[in-house]
Amino acid sequence: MEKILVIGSAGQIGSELTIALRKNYGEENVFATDIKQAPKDVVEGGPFQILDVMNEKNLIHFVIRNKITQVYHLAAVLSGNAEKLPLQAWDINMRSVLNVLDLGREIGLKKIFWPSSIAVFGPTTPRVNTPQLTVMEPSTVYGISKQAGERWCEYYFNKYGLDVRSIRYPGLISYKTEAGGGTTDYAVEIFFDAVKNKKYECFLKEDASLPMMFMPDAIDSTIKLMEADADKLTIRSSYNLGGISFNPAEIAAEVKKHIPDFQITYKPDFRQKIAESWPASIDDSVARKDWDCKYEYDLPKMTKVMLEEVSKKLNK
Ligand code: AKB
Repeated sequence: MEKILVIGSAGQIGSELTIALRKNYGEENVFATDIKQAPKDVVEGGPFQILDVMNEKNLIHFVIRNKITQVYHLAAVLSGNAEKLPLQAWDINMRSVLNVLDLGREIGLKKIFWPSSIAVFGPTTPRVNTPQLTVMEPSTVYGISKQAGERWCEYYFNKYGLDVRSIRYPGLISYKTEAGGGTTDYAVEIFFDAVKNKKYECFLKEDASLPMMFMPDAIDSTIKLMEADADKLTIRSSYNLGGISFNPAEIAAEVKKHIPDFQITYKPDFRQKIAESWPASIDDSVARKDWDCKYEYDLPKMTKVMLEEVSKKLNK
């Protein structure tokens, strides 16, 4: 029986991945943890505990006590927040992934998932249809930590045979949790502000195109990668995942189809420079070949669902 630990189950990915994993593996077999209280459906839907992934001793005791076989480590400081506290963000992002990798080696975890990001690419990376293997000179603390994390994942696979798998997520859009300090989070905020106030002040320029994905597609892709036959996987750093590419003007136009008097204004801040250093679109042909990644939501379909669900969440 698989016993799965989700680290970061209060976060944007973790809160939804926990629910999906519980559906697949049984509620009592998916242990949700975070350093803060998780959403109600995570806390009440199966085992939940406050746990700090930076506390190596407590982490290993939890894993041994609960006979954990797989770990999804989703806790990290995202791009915007990491620029405000560079060394603390580096320490959290790196020490936490090394704690999990070395724990996996030491006790023989069956599988580990760790999220990388489009942030591993930098201003010298080809921006359109960015390849799986290319120039990577990230210029943000978050991107540097994700690039280093990818190198460590591949090291632990090659040196110890640890089955660690990873996806370079594009910007993720969801309605269950509020935005978490990322550069792509304008694409989450816009929906909440559109429903609340019919207007949004965007911190990126109108033409700042970025790769994005609706959370249900990201969750499906994550589980598909983790359940893929290990022999079929040719990438042990992290897989490109493309999704849908759009810019603030394009998503605003889609919102206006549902809320005709919605108004967007633009006031770029420090995150504009981060966005300009990232790809506009991603080539995920290797993920398609190795584990048949595919997604269901395009911009119109995602916008419709997001507005419906955010309206319900805000009782509008
Ligand atoms: C961020 O914007 O920092 C994240 C990411 C793209 O990894 N959402």
